[in-house]
Amino acid sequence: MELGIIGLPTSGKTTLFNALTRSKRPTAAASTGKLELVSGVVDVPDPRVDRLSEIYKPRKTIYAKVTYTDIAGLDPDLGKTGLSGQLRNKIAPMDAFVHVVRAFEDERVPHAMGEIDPQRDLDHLEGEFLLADMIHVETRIERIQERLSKGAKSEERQALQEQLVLFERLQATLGEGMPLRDMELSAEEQVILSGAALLTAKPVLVVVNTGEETADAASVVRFEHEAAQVLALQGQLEMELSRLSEEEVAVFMDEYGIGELALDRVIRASYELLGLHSFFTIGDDEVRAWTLPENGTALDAAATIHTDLARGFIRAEVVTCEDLVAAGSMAAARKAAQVRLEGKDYRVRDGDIVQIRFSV
Ligand SMILES: Nc1nc2c(ncn2[C@@H]2O[C@H](COP(=O)(O)OP(=O)(O)O)[C@@H](O)[C@H]2O)c(=O)[nH]1
Ligand SMILES: [Mg+2]
Repeated sequence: MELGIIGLPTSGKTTLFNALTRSKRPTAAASTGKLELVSGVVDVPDPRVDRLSEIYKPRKTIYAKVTYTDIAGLDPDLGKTGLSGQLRNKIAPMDAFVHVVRAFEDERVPHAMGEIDPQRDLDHLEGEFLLADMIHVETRIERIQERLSKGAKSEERQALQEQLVLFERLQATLGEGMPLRDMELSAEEQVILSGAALLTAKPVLVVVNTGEETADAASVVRFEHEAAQVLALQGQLEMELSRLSEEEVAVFMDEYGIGELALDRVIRASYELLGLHSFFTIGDDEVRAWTLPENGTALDAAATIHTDLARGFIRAEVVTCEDLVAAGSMAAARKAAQVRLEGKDYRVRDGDIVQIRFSV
């Protein structure tokens, strides 16, 4: 799962990327304008994994992971011609976006549009994405109509007609200035749409960079949409914290009464926005979090761990993480009748501990 970090130049994208991935990429007071994508993989912090790890003391503890990609060079295109096709193609495969919006004032870091105005910046880039989708949808409609007029065969006609209905609905939505993520779509429509890689259909986490001040995100920007969340953080500070040792961070958090680092909130919110669930496997060798889509089944869980487990699937032994932690061990949880046997269609819940019984 990959999230693209977008935003106008000098909003703090690279600063946030550095904080998330503990990288040391150069940040800059002015954009070079060069189109460049750089990715890093990040552990999803999860107190449940920490608890399980305390119980089992395994050799390895493995967290769920997400990938963040810093996208530089959105700007020269935006000024003149809108989003270029090249840039669109590069960002279209992302699963979601983290949209960094600048709220901090710093005269050493001039803003390309003059005044600091987070709402303007947010609306501006969102507007560009809307426009890019509009162009994309229009092209698709033209192509579908062309195929239809060339006398497509009857089964193909049916599929094309369905696509045409959907894309005309998308066009109408975009025409009203509404992002596609706000639309209600059927499961079939979602399948068609997922292949089309439209930018405003993707979930967005808006991150307001408040610089040296703190602020409630909702008091800085409005972004009321489906599949969207807004939160605020202090970009520079988070980057500096990410470079300290765990002990140093603990001291800092204690001193300022901070319960959770903003960075961890960003990662958790990303995970939620992507509609992902975590399930766990446990043992003396390894405690591990795995990722499944929200509607994933026990069979999907088996396949995620290893194809052999899916091939030879018999049953899944399932216990909630909460019950296992309370019981203290798998044996104790079994004794308390908290371990269930589930079939392959069982919908795995977030926080389930899963053991696959299989034979190949
Ligand atoms: N004062 C201040 N400057 C910041 C903060 N976050 C980023 N910057 C500065 O803003 C400039 C642009 O940051 P950068 O991360 O490169 O932004 P990008 O263009 O969106 O990748 C750099 O000079 C950063 O040092 C912050 O929280 N406070
Ligand atoms: Mg940058």
